[in-house]
Amino acid sequence: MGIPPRVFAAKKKDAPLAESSLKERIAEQARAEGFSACGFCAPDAVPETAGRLADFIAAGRHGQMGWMSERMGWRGDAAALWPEARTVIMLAESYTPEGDPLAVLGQRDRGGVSAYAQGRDYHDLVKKRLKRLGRWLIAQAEKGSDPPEIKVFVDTAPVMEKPLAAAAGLGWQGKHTNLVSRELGSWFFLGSIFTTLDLPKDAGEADHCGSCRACLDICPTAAFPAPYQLDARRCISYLTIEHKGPVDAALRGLIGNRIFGCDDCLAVCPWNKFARAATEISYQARVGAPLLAELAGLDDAGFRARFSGSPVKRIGRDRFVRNVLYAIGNSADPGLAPVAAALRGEPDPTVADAAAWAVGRLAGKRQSGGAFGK
Ligand code: B12
Ligand code: SF4
Ligand code: SF4
Repeated sequence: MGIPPRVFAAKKKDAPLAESSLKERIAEQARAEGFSACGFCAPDAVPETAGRLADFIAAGRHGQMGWMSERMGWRGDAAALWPEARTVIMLAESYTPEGDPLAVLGQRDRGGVSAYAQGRDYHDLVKKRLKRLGRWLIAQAEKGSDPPEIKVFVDTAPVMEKPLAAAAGLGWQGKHTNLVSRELGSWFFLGSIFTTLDLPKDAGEADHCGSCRACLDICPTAAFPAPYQLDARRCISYLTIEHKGPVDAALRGLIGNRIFGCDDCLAVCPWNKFARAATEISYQARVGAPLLAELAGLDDAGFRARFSGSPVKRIGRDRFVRNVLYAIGNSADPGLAPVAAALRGEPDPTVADAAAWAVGRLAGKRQSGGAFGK
């Protein structure tokens, strides 16, 4: 099945002809590059973001992600980031998993790696596509005229991609705060091309969450203080990927066997029934659901080799093994106690602490009787 036409439809009818047709050609080229949706907005389309970001930071909800509080003037205001930019082209890249990403949660001897990290690192893939599309756009400039300037961003720049994507009509920020699309569901990455070209803008997408609160209710750590707001300090994605050092003991038990990221709030969204499995082969599951015992035995070289080209590699062996040990502690499987015990003497104090915690938790389960296998 092809991409639904609405995803790529140019929505504004009253735009000047030349600009309109360039816009349509950009959307067509984006599709040819493999993007699933494309929309256009002004850099200053969402004036509320600066205040909302400031509230998030003031409440400390970014935890150890100190880079979020740096360059806030740019992050909260895309127009300040590059004042010459006239249009932001927002792009969505689908990574819809084939199976049920939550099935692994019932396999306690295995580790859950979230769907977005099952294949190759999206940062590299999306950026390459954005750059190719950007080069194509520059080449479209009429002979003799100044070529447009562009800058491409995916994830790591001080840009708030979700509100911009909502303003560009790609979807709306659901109550779990991620972008949801009527055509793509929740499983897609975002990237942007800022350009000095003044292209016609799209209408923003309306909120279609209605009275649903499935994502809020499923969250294992109660990380949503309110709909549309996340406290990253409680989010398993943050705890397993971004947080350095020991995780608060009260939260470790709630992480279950999730060892890299978390998909729960995305997976329950009813809009996913419209999402088609990703066609990009690079996002297909390579990591799967590996055995915890095997992962706990990885040394630095083994970890690097196993997760080469994957987003998992970014957190390094020690943080990864910390996560594996929390999952072992939560496994209620006495057979894994010696695996954890063997890591109690690790040089990294966080890994050693996680190993001791896992051993203690498994022993506690044994003493309190009969929790194994549940
Ligand atoms: C920091 C970050 C994280 C942090 C914090 C997440 C967060 N929600 O802030 C952590 C590590 C927890 C995280 C986790 C995940 N992330 Co992340 N993350 C980012 C990053 C780098 C910045 C996000 C940001 O600016 N947060 C700051 C807060 C203040 O902004 P916000 O989330 O938009 O919050 C808004 C609401 O609070 C809102 N608000 C407040 N009140 C109200 C009221 C109403 C009515 C409304 C509408 C809004 C609203 O205002 C804020 C501003 O818009 C972006 C990439 C980027 N550069 O944008 C990726 C990004 C958001 N992450 C992404 C992904 C895939 C994930 C995970 C699914 C990965 C995983 N499976 O583990 C999880 C999802 C967890 C979740 N429920 O959010 C994708 C999301 C794609 C999409 N479809 O939306 C992005 C866009 C990366 C990318 N380039 O594709 N992430
Ligand atoms: S990713 Fe997991 S822990 Fe984070 S908000 Fe969603 S359900 Fe909660
Ligand atoms: S699960 Fe429900 S509330 Fe959450 S984003 Fe999807 S539609 Fe909105």
